[in-house]
Amino acid sequence: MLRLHNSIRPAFRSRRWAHNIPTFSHLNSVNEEDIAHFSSILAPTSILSTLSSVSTPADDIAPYNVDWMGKYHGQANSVLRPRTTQQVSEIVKYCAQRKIGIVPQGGNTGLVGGGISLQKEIVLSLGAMNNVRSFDPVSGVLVADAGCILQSLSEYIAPHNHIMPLDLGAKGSCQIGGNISTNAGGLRLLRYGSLHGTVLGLEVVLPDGTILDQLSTLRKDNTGYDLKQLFIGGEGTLGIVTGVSILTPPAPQATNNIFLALPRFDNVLPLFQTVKRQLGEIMSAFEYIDRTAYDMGLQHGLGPLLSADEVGDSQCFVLVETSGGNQDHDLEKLNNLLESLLTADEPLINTGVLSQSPTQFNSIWALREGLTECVQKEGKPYKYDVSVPLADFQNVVDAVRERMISKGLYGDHAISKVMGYGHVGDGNLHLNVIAKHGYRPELEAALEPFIYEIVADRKGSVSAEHGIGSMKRDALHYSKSEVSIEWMRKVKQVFDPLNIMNPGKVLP
Ligand code: FAD
Ligand code: 2HG
Ligand code: ZN
Repeated sequence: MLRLHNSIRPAFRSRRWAHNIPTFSHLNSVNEEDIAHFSSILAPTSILSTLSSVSTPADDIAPYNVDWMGKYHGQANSVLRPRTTQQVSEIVKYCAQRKIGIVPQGGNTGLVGGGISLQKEIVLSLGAMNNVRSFDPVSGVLVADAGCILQSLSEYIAPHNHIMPLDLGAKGSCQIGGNISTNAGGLRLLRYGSLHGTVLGLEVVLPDGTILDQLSTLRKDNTGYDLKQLFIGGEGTLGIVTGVSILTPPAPQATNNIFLALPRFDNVLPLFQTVKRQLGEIMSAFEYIDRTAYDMGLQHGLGPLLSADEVGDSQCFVLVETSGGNQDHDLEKLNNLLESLLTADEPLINTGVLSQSPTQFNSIWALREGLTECVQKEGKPYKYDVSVPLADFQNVVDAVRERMISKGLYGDHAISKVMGYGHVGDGNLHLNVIAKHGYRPELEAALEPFIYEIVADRKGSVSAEHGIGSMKRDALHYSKSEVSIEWMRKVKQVFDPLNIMNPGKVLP
């Protein structure tokens, strides 16, 4: 039975909610002398600046000053694109002396405004550091520059029958250094775990320019504190990741997927239990899409995977992927699963489709992976990437929609859609609230801290996988205690006493 939405109104009330705008009076702007110094470190083509000695056209700098959603707009007048770790180190050393703020930037696909300058910081783009340093097909250990694009790394190791332990819709643009700095989750986390487990070592340029070389390729190394963990999800606030050593798993011999239409959200949890029980070790993904998101996907040309008749009034959808060692065995398990689901006395699904070819396999995934781009075509999204108990997924979405209705903000004049999709298997809901005509303060005020309070009530996380960036700095306390935040501040102080490394991000 769907619980009443009233039950999800937040009891948690915070008096501390405010969007504080950080001030950077301790930092200096980049000037012509600085550019002259950077010219002694970098080739002229590696420096972009609107200052007169370089005079880069504004259009060439613009992409570094706006995030993927078009929500965060930066002020940087200069962008540096080093090619080596040594160059990064020299740049950072100089910035520390001159007190110039630095924003590390990877593929700029982040969804919380972490890679965009807030005031006058310089952008240090890692894109030109894009070489694979080594790959060992026996151990599966890949060592690469931080600026390597995730998809290029997948393509590099594919002929050796290995895959990257993470995969996400932004794979064609995001960089492995950005993935590590956000501790990106994505579509394979259920199977291969988080980057805290698969990253074996890092090379990091610290905020004083020192190169911390921990590029270990060892699977086991218990020699004291594991410093690299601080940079995984550090969002560029503690140092610049320049090199990565990561354990890549062997490519599965057989992969299959099914797409299921469910009568009601209440069916998702029992379905998850049934699928886990029946598929066991071969289940590698369990993803969720609500009806609003599915219909939106269809409108933008994704699918259709099922006919309108088959879908009927299904309220939501689930994508299950298997990755195993034997195609016949895995298909038999999947067919048995589908049959038992369809013939159950009280079926948990209305219908389902099992991919029959690599093309169908890809189009099932395309529907799930393409949602973020479709959302972008619908308007401007407010994105809430939260961890909440699975049972609350749809209640949270419904509660937010009802709130917008009650405030007269629901409809084509304001919020045109509220939808949920995400990684059910990881307890991670992507709540997307679409502002049809763009971001407006009154819309944000209706959504925040309302949503964060709901999440805190459920002892969830205000950021499951995208990070804190500048979007959720002031919401950090909804998921972290005062003591935790105080110790995070102490860690920041130890690494970056001058507060030059991605200032104004993560910590309130
Ligand atoms: P950027 O956006 O450039 O930077 C992100 C943060 O990391 C910033 O704070 C930046 O300062 C810092 N940073 C970047 N590189 C470095 C470095 N070398 N050293 C230190 N700091 C650095 N995220 C998920 O977790 N799961 C998903 O499934 C997922 N799917 C997505 C799908 C789409 C279509 C899009 C647009 C985004 C998606 N994301 C997802 C969010 C985003 O792709 C990830 O956060 C990704 O890891 C960011 O990588 P990037 O190279 O683009 O980093
Ligand atoms: C995903 O899982 C990404 O598709 C993006 O994390 C989530 O669009 C979003 O909100
Ligand atoms: Zn996600």
